Amino acid sequence: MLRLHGFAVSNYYNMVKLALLEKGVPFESVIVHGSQSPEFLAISPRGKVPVLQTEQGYINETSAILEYLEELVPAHPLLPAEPFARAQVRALVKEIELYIELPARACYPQAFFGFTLDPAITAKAKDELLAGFAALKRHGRFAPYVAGEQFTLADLYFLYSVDLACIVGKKLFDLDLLADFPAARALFERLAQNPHVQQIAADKDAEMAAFIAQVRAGKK
Ligand SMILES: N[C@@H](CCC(=O)N[C@@H](CS)C(=O)NCC(=O)O)C(=O)O
Repeated sequence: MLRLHGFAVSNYYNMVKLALLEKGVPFESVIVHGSQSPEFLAISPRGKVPVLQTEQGYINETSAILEYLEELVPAHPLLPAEPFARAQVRALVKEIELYIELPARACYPQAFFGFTLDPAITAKAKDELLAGFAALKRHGRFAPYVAGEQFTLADLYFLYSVDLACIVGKKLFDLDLLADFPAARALFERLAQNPHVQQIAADKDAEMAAFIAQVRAGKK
């Protein structure tokens, strides 16, 4: 059976978890945080979660795991069948990750863990986030899903990256990044009705306080 290594507060872990649940693939969870220990680096070269354990070995990097699952289990596809439409989904995934997830992530220490960042870092992140949201507004179809009628990999990245970026926008810059983006707000509401999304949110909420306390105490 596949084993998913990671923890319930990790947004990348939750992308893979939702893909597995949506596809109906049985899996076991192995609770682990990212680390630079030799044991963990042996299965995840950069020390990050998630990692998927298969009979053949380990797969790291969320996008590689998601593409692997798509090929392994074609049922309940998370990519469209048609090549042009698939390319659009992949472009949206990359845009959300590079231009929203990563600048937001640079601000997590201040937004979630009580650290103070160099203002040059937060100023750069703010500019990048504004450009990233503008790009998503231009490219996303939200009809009703990010890439169109089908729930795809782009929705996984949207759900678990854009929400955190919005918290960063509010906490650090007093910005509502979805203020003039009603289609995105509507999609969040739709996705929140999904029972798998609700299960993942409950698992995350259960672990959140302990995780934040752990990071703040510098124990992670
Ligand atoms: N590029 C990686 C990023 C994964 C990532 O950033 N994971 C975080 C948790 S959400 C992590 O493991 N951080 C631990 C660390 O950096 O030490 C992917 O796509 O899987």
